[in-house]
Amino acid sequence: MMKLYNNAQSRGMTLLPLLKELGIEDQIEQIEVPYENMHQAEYTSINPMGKVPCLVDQGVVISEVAAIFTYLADKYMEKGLAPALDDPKRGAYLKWMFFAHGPLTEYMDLKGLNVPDEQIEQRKRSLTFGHEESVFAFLKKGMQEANPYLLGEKISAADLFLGYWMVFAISFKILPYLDEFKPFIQLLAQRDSMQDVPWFQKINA
Ligand SMILES: N[C@@H](CCC(=O)N[C@@H](CS)C(=O)NCC(=O)O)C(=O)O
Repeated sequence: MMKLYNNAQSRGMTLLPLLKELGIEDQIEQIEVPYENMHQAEYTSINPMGKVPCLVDQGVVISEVAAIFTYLADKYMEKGLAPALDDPKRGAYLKWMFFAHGPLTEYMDLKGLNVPDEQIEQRKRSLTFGHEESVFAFLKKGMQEANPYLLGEKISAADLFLGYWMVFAISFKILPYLDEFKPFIQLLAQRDSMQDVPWFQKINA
């Protein structure tokens, strides 16, 4: 049985729709780690970062939420949420997965901390997202090309991960709810796996 160390107030919640879409909730023991315990030896012996989420499968520890998404979607590839290794769509799939994990998360963190725009502007060459307008341009292009999902007709784990982050950020006013985002967000809002995600209701999607 796999173990998922998580916290109900954390980014690990992005994984719950994935577990539902894969139909593997009964194959994972979910362990709630309170924030006050995360840096105690019992948990840091598993993840020295003292962070959740963290998946343990057959003794192997997988931390970093995008790694867990990618790992599970690949492990259950027959469920159709990850393009096969030789599928040309695999590259775009990984691009979206890691855009959400890297630049988008960094952008959201800095905006959430109210780091002044001038400071961001000064550091734009070394920040992974670069510039706010580039993040919007990248997302808008992806949303305009989505048909209806990022990779075409079939939903993938990247839609679930990016979509969760987007709706979370929009509900906290970190990202604007641009018209270009609406069809994608509204499509995700209808999925059974997203019904327990509170952020869709917050933005009336
Ligand atoms: N890079 C990690 C970051 C995980 C992370 O920051 N988790 C936060 C909750 S959202 C956490 O566990 N914080 C506990 C702490 O720092 O004490 C990932 O993306 O999975």
